[in-house]
Amino acid sequence: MAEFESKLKDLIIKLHEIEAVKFGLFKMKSGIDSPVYIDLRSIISYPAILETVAELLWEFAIKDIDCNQLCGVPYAAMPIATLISSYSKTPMVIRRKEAKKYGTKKLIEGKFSPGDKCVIVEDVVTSGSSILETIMDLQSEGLRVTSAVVVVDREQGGNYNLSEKGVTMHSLCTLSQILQVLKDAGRVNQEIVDSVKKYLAASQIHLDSTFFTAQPLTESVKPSRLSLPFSVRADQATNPVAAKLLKIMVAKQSNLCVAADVTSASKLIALAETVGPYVCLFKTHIDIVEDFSAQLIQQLLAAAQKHNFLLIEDRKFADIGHTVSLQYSHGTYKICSWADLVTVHPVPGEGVITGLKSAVADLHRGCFIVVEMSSAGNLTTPSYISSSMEICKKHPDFVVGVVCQTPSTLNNPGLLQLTPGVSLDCQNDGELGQQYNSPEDVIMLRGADIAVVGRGIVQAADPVQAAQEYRTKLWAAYEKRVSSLKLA
Ligand code: 5IU
Repeated sequence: MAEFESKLKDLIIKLHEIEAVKFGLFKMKSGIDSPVYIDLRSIISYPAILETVAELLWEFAIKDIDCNQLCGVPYAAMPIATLISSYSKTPMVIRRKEAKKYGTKKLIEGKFSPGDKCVIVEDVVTSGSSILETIMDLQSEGLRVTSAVVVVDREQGGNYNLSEKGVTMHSLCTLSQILQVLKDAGRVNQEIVDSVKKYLAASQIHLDSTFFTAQPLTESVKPSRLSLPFSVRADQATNPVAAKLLKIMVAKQSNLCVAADVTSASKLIALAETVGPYVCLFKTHIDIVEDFSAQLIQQLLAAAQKHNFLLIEDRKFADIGHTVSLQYSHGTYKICSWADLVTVHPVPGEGVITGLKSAVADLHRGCFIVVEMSSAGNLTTPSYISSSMEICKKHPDFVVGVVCQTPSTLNNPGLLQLTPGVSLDCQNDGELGQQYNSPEDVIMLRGADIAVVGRGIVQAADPVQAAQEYRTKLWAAYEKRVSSLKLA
């Protein structure tokens, strides 16, 4: 993963050097002036860059997607798709922009059978309309398309528009990530970053149901999760625990979850009592407490009530439905009797959720589905993430949100993104595998609604002061995100 990220950073810098990404003032097709111009057509003149783009797209997403055809959106993405096809020995098809007026009148060139699974390859996504047009043609010939893999997401609504049509988009990088990398490398200044963010906020595009006519986003269209304030999202939650959590976040101005990885009851309670006023969620691993007792639970519940936070047991259930229902309600910990929320691995399939639900018929409980982990080398792939999201959609009454690391995973404003791997000094923990991001990045770039901080607080010289600092920084980042993405 670290190697992938460093390759991606190098690529972004090269794209800027060859002026495939430019800043200035550019007239767009829509007539609007844009402070950023991205055109990857020129990469065919730089074979090494073209090769890297193809290699990264393959490694990042396509290799994990169940498909037997590739299709590059004409024209810029066609050479990219060709390289991936040759490298991976996956056949490709070409969509003609206009069907031939003579001969066979084929819309799609290449050999394929109805039912073949095709992945779309695209260079830059703005509204997603070119991808959707390509998909329409492919579908009219019997091909099945559920995923699009793109190099750059301009973050102007493409991801939302595609997901509305049941297409999962995987982007190598977003425009915000490009800005961050170039800013870190000293290639662009804050003024440019601000002007692009402002432009993005004002130029969201929503496609109407016929796909083809791009219209400015109006109030009647649901804006994305990332741009809405928590107060508004509380009304859109389908799970009472999610609504309660969002209200606590607003009331306490806190999107901080502390990971209380301590091994004694006294330390756990001391932490709940001292950092409690600054957190919205208190995350436990109850099985690491050596002197667990029913009294500890009573004390935790009292602290949660006193300081107005919810309890999440990070149990990561991952067994068949029958077993998890017993693990949730029985045994030493009787988790469902006290934890408002739990975490769940979707690897067993939907039964894991139905099993948990069956244990808590009358209780107000919910779960976060772990769709992606923070640790180096973790095995969560794009196709795993998109299948997990399908499970998530099927249980709006019990699923409160997802644990993940990427902003495009979750659109629904009624659900929450919980993201661990947060630290002010961003020092990873070596062979133990944790990978950290700063509070600002985790909210602004990774799309977290709530950030999980463990050792950054628990092992700080002064945990209370650390909790206050994380809370202030995380909340400021959330406010910045909402105001910078606010729809014009
Ligand atoms: N945690 C992760 N990464 C994950 C998931 C959970 O770190 O992907 I899912 C847990 C593990 C630990 C906390 O309890 O979040 C992070 O603690 P530190 O901030 O000390 O790394």
